[in-house]
Amino acid sequence: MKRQVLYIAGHTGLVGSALLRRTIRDENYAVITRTRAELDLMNSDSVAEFMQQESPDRVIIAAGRVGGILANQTYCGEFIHQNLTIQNNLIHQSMKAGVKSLVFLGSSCMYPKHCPQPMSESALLTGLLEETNLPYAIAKISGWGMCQAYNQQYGMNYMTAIPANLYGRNDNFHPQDSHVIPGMIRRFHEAKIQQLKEVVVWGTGKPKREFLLSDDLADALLFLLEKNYHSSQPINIGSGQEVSISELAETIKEIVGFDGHLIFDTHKPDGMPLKRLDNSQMEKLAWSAKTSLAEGIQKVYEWCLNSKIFEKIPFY
Ligand code: GFB
Repeated sequence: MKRQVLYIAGHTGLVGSALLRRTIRDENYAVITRTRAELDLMNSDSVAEFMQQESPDRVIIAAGRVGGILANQTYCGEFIHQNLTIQNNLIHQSMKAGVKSLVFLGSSCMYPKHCPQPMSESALLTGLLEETNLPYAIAKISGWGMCQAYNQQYGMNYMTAIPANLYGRNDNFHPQDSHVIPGMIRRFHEAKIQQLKEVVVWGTGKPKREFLLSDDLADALLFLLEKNYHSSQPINIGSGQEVSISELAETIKEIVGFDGHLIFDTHKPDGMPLKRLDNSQMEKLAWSAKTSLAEGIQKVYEWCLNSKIFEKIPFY
């Protein structure tokens, strides 16, 4: 394979940093990154100038505003505005600079709230969305629509990948704004240190989710790029493992070593009752995720301790 100039937008985040770890020493790629201070992705002129100057062969959009169920509700306006603006700038300016290959990251919240499970790509746009993350989901659906339209009108290869719920290193460990895995790792860890008797888990504990380690997602995305995968229809990328939130809490409790009780706060939202991706397209291509949930959480917890991440973000 010819050495590809790859721009990873959002290289310090959960997905971008996993992509960077995979590509930085790979001789097939010459990786370009820019920090937020160097390139403001909300500014279309800056993005245009950057794309014209660098003209990468490939772009992966791992930049955007993300957060867990409460952050999606609290900052719903910021979520839709920032995601729409960043993806519009990157997709449109990539097209103007002649970038033929781009990966846009969707989200499992693009699927209808009461979608038949597992959720197949053909179920997109067939029903109403879950209210807790509707603005974010609409931004993601728009990004896919834009990729599809640019493929059709301008002959691009802009694909949309829909990952299962992600977790990993460089995640957001904020107690309120994070997704469930970093939120719980943090809460169980603090409870262990403070020798608390109980830990609060949001919601009923009954919803089920499929979780994917960010390193496995990075592996899947590069696998698709190397295969020159080409489709305007999104492709699901999951782990195939589904757990209830209460089972997840038990797993994290054990890995962190907290020996108190779990309390379920049913005043907090549950969100979608079940989200499990139909991974048959990736299976047909002979790709599967390598990391089990327990193994992945163990790795992330070790990373948290080694990087002293909890000391950097004050709790409550
Ligand atoms: O990870 P999470 O916020 O993602 O929540 P969603 C998953 C489930 O875990 C929900 C429960 O039922 C929460 O009520 N939960 C229990 C917790 N304890 C906690 C906790 O400490 N923190 C969090 N955050 N949840 C997001 C969407 O929804 O999924 C985003 O809001 C995005 O837009 C993302 O699509 C993938 O799966 O509910």
